[in-house]
Amino acid sequence: APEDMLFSYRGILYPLTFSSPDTLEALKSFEARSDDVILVGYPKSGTNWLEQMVKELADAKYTEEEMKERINAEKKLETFQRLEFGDPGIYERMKQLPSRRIIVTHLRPDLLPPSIFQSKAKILVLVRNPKDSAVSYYHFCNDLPALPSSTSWDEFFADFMNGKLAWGSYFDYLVEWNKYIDNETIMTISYEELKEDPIVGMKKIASFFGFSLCEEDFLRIAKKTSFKAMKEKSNETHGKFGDVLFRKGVVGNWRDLFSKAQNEEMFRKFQESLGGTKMAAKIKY
Ligand code: PPS
Repeated sequence: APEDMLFSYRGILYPLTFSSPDTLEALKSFEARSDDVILVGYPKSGTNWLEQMVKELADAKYTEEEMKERINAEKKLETFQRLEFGDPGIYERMKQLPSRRIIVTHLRPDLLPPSIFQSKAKILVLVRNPKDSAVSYYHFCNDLPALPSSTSWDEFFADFMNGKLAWGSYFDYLVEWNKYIDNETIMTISYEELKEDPIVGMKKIASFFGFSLCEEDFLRIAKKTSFKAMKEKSNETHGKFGDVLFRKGVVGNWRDLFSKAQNEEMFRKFQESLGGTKMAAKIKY
């Protein structure tokens, strides 16, 4: 049952397989560093893709010696794929990671530890058209045992609209991040613009974080992080599970599942929540 798989923390649901109320409580003690690279994205907005891109962009800056040191430190720590994952001790262990740490989260800003904002660490917020995010999330919930599946798309759509799913409402998430959109340490980038021109997108990201790379680096990284390349790599390591993480990788897949009424309902909700905001302008709706 869904209630066995999710827990509620400050009114928002999270998966028990990955996190716990104690972990989210311990997160308050997380000490951000000014050179941390923080990547934020609601589930299914392309977080893994962005993470891979940024890791490659950052790696191009490291010497081989530094790279080895980084990889070893991460191994010792065990996985911390998302800031909100793991046991409550994870934040103490994360202190052992050498700079720059690349930290990924699906959390809203009001759930993040204050030190992230106080430290002046740069935060890259990834957004995606909520319609495509919803369709992607629907398939993910049905394919991933750790998340409750829906009996139908219509049921999932209702939960997505009401925020009755892991990590809560995408609309509230966007409203919360919109409050920070003028912050000089924050940049927003969309899934759609990364799809349209990954090189231009990566150049924006590199200049935001202060990574200097040459033209060849960008071309090489664009190839390495293409949907096809990432899916193939993932299938090598995860077998069929690769297909769950790398499903379609396109813009506009919402058309497969949305009814006309659902399309109108979500548009209304989007307008009510975000109409006229800078965040709305960032989203290719
Ligand atoms: S997760 O599990 O919440 O962290 O998912 P997340 O990584 O945020 O989002 C998954 C969607 O991103 C697509 N994806 C990509 N698109 C384009 N290029 C690349 N390289 C890429 N990698 C992942 C992935 O296929 C999911 O979207 P859908 O629409 O389901 O295909």
